[in-house]
Amino acid sequence: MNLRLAAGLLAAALAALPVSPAGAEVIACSAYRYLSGPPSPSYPDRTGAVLTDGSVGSPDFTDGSWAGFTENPVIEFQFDKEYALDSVEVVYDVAAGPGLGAPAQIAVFVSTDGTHFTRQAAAVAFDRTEGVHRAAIPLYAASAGRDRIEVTRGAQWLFLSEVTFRGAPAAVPV
Ligand SMILES: [Ca+2]
Repeated sequence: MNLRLAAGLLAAALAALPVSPAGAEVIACSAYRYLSGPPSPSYPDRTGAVLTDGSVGSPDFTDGSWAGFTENPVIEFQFDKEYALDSVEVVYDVAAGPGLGAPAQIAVFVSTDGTHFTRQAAAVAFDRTEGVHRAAIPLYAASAGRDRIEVTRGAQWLFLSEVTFRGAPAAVPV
């Protein structure tokens, strides 16, 4: 195998590493609310839609695109219909100077009736290096019309900028 071919194969392999499988689209989140652990009044969710407005913002946690937490937030997301969820991606900021840390754990719960929630996934491995990070948690095609995420902070401030669900509309029962 010559080098050019090897490089071409490597590029093809890298290009074939999608964030989500083919067909998984970004799910429109019609609303969300903090069931507990809302943002600090010092760094509030200024629009009530900071987490789903599509804006990740800069590493500057004061740029208005971040919500800052000193408690462990439980956030419930409402979708416009039922989906088979592929993944949820959470954007957080790590900055050692001002004391912003990575989550310690994110647990994900799904519901089809809006009342009963089932624990679907939990992630504990997060990039703790300086900067803005995207943590994608696989949800294995779980059906849901609502979703809750429970974020356990580390010892530091938790700053979140965006939560993105991907999936496909659930099959209509026949
Ligand atoms: Ca945002």
